[in-house]
Amino acid sequence: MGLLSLLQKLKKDPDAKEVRVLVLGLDNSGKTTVLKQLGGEDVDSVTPTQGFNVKSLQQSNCRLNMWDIGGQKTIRAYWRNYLDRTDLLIFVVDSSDQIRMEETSTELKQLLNEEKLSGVPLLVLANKQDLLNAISPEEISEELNLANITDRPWTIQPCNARDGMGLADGIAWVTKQMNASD
Ligand SMILES: Nc1nc2c(ncn2[C@@H]2O[C@H](COP(=O)(O)OP(=O)(O)OP(=O)(O)O)[C@@H](O)[C@H]2O)c(=O)[nH]1
Ligand SMILES: [Mg+2]
Repeated sequence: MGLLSLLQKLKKDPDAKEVRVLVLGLDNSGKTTVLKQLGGEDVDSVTPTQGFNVKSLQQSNCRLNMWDIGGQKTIRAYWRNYLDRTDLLIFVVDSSDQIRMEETSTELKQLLNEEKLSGVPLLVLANKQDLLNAISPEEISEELNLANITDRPWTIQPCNARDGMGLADGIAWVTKQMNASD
């Protein structure tokens, strides 16, 4: 989307509620592809994120300002610089990356222990469901011990960021949480 059309789109709803969404997850999980797909951009041209991307998504009465931070190990140390004033956390998982599920679980656990993210609703995107070796959302829930999360609303949504499957349902959950917190 060009700058002009973006500005026009924002102008349509000046009363939209501003929501800060943090999009985290291991490198290669598909965070940037999710943002591009939601923004209607070409998903074939993604490259690993060295810093961060921000995209605004107008969604009924909310403007979701989505912060996608690079997930490479060396960059993960900087995640905590972005935690302030977060309204919702999206944690993207590569469902086919079974070798790194334990690492994924550790990173999520650390995030959920962050004071600045206390009580912040969590959407886990079980991405890359199109791949043959992808494990199910139920298996991912188990690997990440999601059932133990009792201090915030959470859900897990299967998706395929390359064709968009499941993303609309994920975003609908996000806006529902934001309206519930009014
Ligand atoms: N098959 C498949 N590939 C996907 C999917 N989502 C993303 N990919 C691919 O996975 C690779 C990594 O995607 P990115 O969006 O760059 O991942 P990222 O999480 O932003 O990675 P970092 O920026 O390094 O943290 C790319 O080659 C994408 O095309 C999906 O749902 N299915
Ligand atoms: Mg990226």
